Amino acid sequence: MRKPVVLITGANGEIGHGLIDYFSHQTHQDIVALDLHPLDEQLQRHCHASIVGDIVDQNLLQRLVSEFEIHAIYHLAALLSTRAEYTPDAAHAVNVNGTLNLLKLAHEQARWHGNTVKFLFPSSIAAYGLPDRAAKTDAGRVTETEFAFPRTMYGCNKLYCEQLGRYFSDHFRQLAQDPAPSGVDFRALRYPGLISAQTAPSGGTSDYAPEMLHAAARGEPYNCFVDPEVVIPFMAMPDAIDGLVRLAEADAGKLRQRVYNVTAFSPSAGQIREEVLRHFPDAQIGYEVDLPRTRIVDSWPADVNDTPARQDWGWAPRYDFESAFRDYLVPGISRTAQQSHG
Ligand code: NAD
Ligand code: AKB
Repeated sequence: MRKPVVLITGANGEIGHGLIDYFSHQTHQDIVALDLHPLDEQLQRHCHASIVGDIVDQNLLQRLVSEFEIHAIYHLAALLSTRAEYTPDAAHAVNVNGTLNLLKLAHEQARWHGNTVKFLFPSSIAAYGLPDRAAKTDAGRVTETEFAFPRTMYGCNKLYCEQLGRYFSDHFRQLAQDPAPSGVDFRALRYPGLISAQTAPSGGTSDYAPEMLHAAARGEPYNCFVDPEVVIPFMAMPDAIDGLVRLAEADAGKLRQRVYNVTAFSPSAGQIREEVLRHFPDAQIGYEVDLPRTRIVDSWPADVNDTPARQDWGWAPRYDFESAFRDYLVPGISRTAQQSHG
């Protein structure tokens, strides 16, 4: 008998850390973690198995299904926006071909065990593309269907994978003699920039906010790569995890969309700097503006409309800008620093 499991790809990343930690407290699901890099030791004990491998490797995925029966997939593995701009071919291979491999695997698994496979996909505000800062100010809170003209390889990959997921769930094999549902239940969140107290990001373009904070907590100087007026939405990691899990648990009949915006707060880079300084008054935070990276951030909306998520599955972030710093980020970072020194 193969073991019924939940598969998490990209499990050793920032969201993977939060999600595995959440599952370890809340549920009794057997988790199989997959990542290019070995899973951190403290996470391994919460997983049934942890596999080091590449989602582009079809042989690895076939070996996986010979051992496990997969009932849900949290597909987190990706190359993020800045990294993807430097290596667009690799980004396309991982972000698109890797996602296609996993959608096919979800379909095969559903056919095999006869149950729907939920496929949770973290999309991004990078799926949007606004021409410049003025247009972004005029646009206000954008809905899921507006400004879908991404300006990065990563954003193009995310937008296309949202469509692939919709295709697999709703239109798969539509010309077959015997059309049957694929068995894939694709659900996506368009996340804003995420900020975690436990992990520091790498390879993204919203990284200036978490980088400012983590550098301050380590007592290291930091130069922010966007100017103080830049605004995009952000969210504290526990809310990101809560959103993903709530969407996964939502009654399918209540979901009117497959892709939902979610957001929590939209501070400018200057306001983030001030908030970091309020908690770490000795921090040295300057600006060394990188114009191409700033243009990428300026192509992302300043705010998104997340009313459908609130209405359909009860999305409601716990943390606003001030409480995220006061109640989660600052105490969490201090605890993490103490643990690593102790
Ligand atoms: P991360 O970079 O911390 O983690 C990604 C993980 O994927 C890494 O551990 C990496 O080793 C793994 N990975 C990369 N290529 C792989 C491959 N070919 N095979 C197997 N594993 C591979 O990123 P994260 O912040 O945890 O993001 C997770 C997901 O959420 C990504 O899809 C990302 O696009 C999305 N997302 C993140 C944010 C954010 O601000 N963190 C915002 C929007 C969307
Ligand atoms: C990135 O900057 O690439 C990510 C994202 C907003 O998707 N953090």
